[in-house]
Amino acid sequence: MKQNGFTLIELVLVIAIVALLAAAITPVINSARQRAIAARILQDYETIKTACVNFNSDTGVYAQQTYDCVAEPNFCHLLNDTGIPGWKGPYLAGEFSNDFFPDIDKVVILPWLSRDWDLDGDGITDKSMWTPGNDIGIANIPEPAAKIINDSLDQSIPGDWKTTGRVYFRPASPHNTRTALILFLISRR
Ligand SMILES: [Ca+2]
Ligand SMILES: [Ca+2]
Repeated sequence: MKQNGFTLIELVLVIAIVALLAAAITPVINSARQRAIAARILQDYETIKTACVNFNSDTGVYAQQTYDCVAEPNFCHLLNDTGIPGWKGPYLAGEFSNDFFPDIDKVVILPWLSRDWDLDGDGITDKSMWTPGNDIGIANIPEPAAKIINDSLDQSIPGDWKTTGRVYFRPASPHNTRTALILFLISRR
């Protein structure tokens, strides 16, 4: 008499096939997620960059987050009239956060360069630390997404993609709980 339902061997086969399909599809899903993260960050970057450039054009200084805006420091100068001559903002509709990792540091704007930059990848520093000019740092970007962003903004820059061009990538360190930090450069070249 034919047995109803699955036999043990059939069940094992089904589980094995499902596991194989899952293994095959997981990298595809991960890759799509990394591309989505990169696309969103690139979009936010362009918006923040435009705001910083417009602020600088109006005021002649570089925007920063914390100066004279203790209560609401994020994107302070881009959102609030703090008495800087020439200010015609707000330059952004609101604050930006790192939507993919909201529990970690938000997006940070610095009014100086936070490291030495080798913009053309020839091994020689082109802009030094503390040169005026906005850096935008976005914390906790996974390395694959950071690489996609790099390939978009630093297409033809030779050398190590993590240390040359306009996109830098810094993995987590014992002194930095962020898993990744990417820096964008806005300055006069
Ligand atoms: Ca250089
Ligand atoms: Ca790079």
